[in-house]
Amino acid sequence: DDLGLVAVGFSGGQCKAGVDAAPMALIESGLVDQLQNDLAYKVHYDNEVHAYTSLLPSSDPPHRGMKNPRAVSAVTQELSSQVYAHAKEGRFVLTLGGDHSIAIGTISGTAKAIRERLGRDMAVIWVDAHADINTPETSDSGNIHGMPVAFLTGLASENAENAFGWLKPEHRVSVKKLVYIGLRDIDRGEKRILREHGIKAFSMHDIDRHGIGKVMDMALGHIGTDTPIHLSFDIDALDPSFAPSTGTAVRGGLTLREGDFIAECVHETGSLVALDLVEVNPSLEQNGAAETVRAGVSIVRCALGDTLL
Ligand code: DIR
Ligand code: MN
Ligand code: MN
Ligand code: MN
Repeated sequence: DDLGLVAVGFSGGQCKAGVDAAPMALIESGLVDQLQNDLAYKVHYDNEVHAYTSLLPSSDPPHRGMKNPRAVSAVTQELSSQVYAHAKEGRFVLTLGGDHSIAIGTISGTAKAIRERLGRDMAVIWVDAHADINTPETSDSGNIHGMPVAFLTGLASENAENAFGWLKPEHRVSVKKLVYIGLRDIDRGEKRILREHGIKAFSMHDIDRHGIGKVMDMALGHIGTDTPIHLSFDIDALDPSFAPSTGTAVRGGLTLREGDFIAECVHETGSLVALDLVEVNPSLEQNGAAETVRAGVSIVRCALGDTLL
């Protein structure tokens, strides 16, 4: 199978440096080699961790409370075309972030390509401690990594081309085809949005009550068979005891096996078209950086078809 790999060294969707170093750390730990030699993918990779420096504006004051709006908009617009180009060729698209704002680029790119290639609307499975569905107005932090789902679903929008006005209907996904897993730290405005739009969400409470097996049955049942799926995996979905090196760690998360199991189940559908792995920050909790990177590699391997036996 053909796989397009995009390495995104971008951290402007939040305020902590270091998340831009994750793609290199993941690749240096042998990820590409494993995809090619253990899992037999034909990997299309330009051998570059993109920092998009030429796209970054010299001045980028807040807009509607958003921090670095022009930078995040320009970077995600370019990333959207890169992901689209791979997906248009029928390749599975693996994007290594970077902070979660980059999902504005990845999901918009696959959604457009899948519409053109298959005439289908894509589903999104968002695995995260957070819902990342703040609008600029509900956000307390102004960090755009807390807003990607709002822009991708059209709950937030903007006409200005340099503040996500480039996002068009063909880039968007429906709130009905969105499923969350692992939530445990949701802002007040986000809770209202989830409730008002009836968005399917499995919190840590649901995982405690039903177990991860039943939760995956329900999550995939909501999406239905034969619907292309984009999996966006924030490493902070895992408990900090397994993945401490991330910008906004929240206790009470998924075990390493639960994270891998989610990825394995999504792979087993045969409908996975793209994966993002985001928010690994090797410069935070340096004692745990290596295990956080290993956890990320493991999630990717499982989503791409690695099996225990
Ligand atoms: C918070 C944190 N809800 C915000 N979001 C994070 O800034 O909007 N997302 N950390 O991953
Ligand atoms: Mn996130
Ligand atoms: Mn998160
Ligand atoms: Mn397989």
